[in-house]
Amino acid sequence: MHRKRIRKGLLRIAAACTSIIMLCTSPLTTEALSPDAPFPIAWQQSEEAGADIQRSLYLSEQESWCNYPWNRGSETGNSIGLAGCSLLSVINSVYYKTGEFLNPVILAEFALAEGYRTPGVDGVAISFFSGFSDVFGESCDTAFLMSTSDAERVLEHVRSGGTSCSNIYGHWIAIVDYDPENDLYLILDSSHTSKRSANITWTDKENGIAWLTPDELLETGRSGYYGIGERYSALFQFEYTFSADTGDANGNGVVDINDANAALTYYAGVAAEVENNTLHPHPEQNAACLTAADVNTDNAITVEDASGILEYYAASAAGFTPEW
Ligand SMILES: [Ca+2]
Ligand SMILES: [Ca+2]
Repeated sequence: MHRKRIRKGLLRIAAACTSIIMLCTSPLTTEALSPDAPFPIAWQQSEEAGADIQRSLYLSEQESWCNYPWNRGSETGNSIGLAGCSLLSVINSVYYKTGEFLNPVILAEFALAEGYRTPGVDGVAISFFSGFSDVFGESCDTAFLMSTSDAERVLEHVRSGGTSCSNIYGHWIAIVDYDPENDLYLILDSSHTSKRSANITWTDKENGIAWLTPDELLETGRSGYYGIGERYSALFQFEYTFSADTGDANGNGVVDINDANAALTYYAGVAAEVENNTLHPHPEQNAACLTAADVNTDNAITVEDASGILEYYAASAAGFTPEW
């Protein structure tokens, strides 16, 4: 009886936390990412490149960003779709490494408000990348490391697990991974319909995915090609490492009240038949989180699991070593 009352109390706390967390959730990110989204993916910047198709398929609650006005000074008619490649290079880096989708409109507004979008400069002023990190970095486990025009340094950074937002001639791309077996680098290109795209071999052109050789990337930047040599790159590093042991419903490596909240929210989502109801925005990692959240292993995520996670957390916090 006593135990039942504690359980009830804990659930009430969890329900309260759910409301609080939902109120505090940053508008920078969207949670309704379809588990069917391909991975990797380079989110596209314009309608022509298929941004709205990707969005309607995989980001059902996200507003369209393509035509969002993004003018410099007295300019008119410019938009994220036409000029937002710098923003998308950050968004694609963060999504690849953490599964967090950053809202392009919020980043565009931030760049305008903070003066990173200035007449005479294509895209953003280079200080945007560190400015982004200062304001949003912590919430998405992302940190600006340095800027460089040394292309060898950029590739070394990618080999060590970081990403680069790199300026190529007239465009920004993200370089996010390295394949040591084939000595190739994964680029995410937010505008796969540009003319230059005829000059490389694609893995998944529609979704902006290509693995390039070091020679292709190291060449001095020139029109129509993907060389980053003697151009500007912003290097980012990531705190995020995914793990999802039992109870760790959100996959961040610790079992705490947020996991109980995640399990409850998921349970409520199932009951309400919410579309794209997921525990983790990263399609491959969502499955691991679903297993981790089902702490009583009955193949369903319910209030019982949330309650079990809370009990486990409460016992750990009290200095015990609980078992599942
Ligand atoms: Ca967790
Ligand atoms: Ca269960």
